[in-house]
Amino acid sequence: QSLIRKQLLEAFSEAEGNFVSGQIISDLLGCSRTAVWKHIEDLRKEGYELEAVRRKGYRILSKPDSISGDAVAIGLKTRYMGRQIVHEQSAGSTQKIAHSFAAEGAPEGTVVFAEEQTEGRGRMSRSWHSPKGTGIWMSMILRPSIPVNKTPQLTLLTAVAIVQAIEEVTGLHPVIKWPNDIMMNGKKLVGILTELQAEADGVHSVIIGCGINVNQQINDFPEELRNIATSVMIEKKESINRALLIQHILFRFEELYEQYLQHGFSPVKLLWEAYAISLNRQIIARTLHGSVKGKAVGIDDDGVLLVHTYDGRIEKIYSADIEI
Ligand code: BT5
Repeated sequence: QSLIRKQLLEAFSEAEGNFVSGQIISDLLGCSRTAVWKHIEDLRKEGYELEAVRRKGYRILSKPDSISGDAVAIGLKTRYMGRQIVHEQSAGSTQKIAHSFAAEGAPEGTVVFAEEQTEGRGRMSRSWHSPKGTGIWMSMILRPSIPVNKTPQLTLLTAVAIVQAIEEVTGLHPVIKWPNDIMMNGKKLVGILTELQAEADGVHSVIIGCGINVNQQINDFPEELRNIATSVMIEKKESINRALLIQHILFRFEELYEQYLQHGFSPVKLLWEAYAISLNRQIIARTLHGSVKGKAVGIDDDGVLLVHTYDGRIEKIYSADIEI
């Protein structure tokens, strides 16, 4: 039954929005025209919007806004990113789940999603608000052979991939604020959290958590976030299919990650700089050891932020919150 469903969805995906005739479907699935109709009705019940036209057949007008494994898998153009999907209705944190899967040997590219997180986390044990069914709360498992000090580069790489995907799907132009924020009109749209499992022999796995505000309305945010957070829906004024956005993110990520593994950080660095807002501006970097004021002049080859201070030195900032 589920195989038939999968074949049917794949046929629609290959048709790319065009009609697939009832005859082709019944040949493909080896079932009667009446059975085809029944499968179509089942898809409708799951939230697919389908059009049926005599002598032309059926076509998909829209997919349900669900990030169930199928909705992400059908039409996904990657080789390994998202080929293994773990989908939870409710999770404490997808980071935690991804860590345990990684420790058990999950392959590179495994992605964990949750419709809701009850203990979503940011950096330095801050929390990440992750209400049900509205955002993309996902963690990706990677296994790059790179030294521990290069892993912050992957945060920057992820930010570029997400910006590119949002641009493709929505036409919006978000910007990156070093190191891990994607912003729109001065408000935070996306947060990224990179965590490691490493031993003396090097990196075992990198878990990249992405929190993407997609279909929240302003009232879905708690009071304290309303002035500092935004969503794709608020900016674009229409809702976005999350599964489609995920597919674009995974595709762009895989493309950049392959470039990165083959050619190093410089191609990513160029793109990152093109999307960054914090460069060539006066900033205050608040680190655990105090604040650094000055002009952000760039990032170095490790992805470290370089700040030209008022007394003429260049300070390297490894981790901080940036105020512009
Ligand atoms: C981050 O931390 O921006 C990283 C967020 C990573 C979240 C993802 S969701 C999937 C995966 N599973 C997890 O448990 N986490 C990852 P940081 O730079 O520390 O920013 C945290 C701060 O952002 C908070 O202190 C709030 O001020 C603000 N914030 C919290 N929720 C937000 C939201 N939904 N949208 C915008 N800002 C938010």
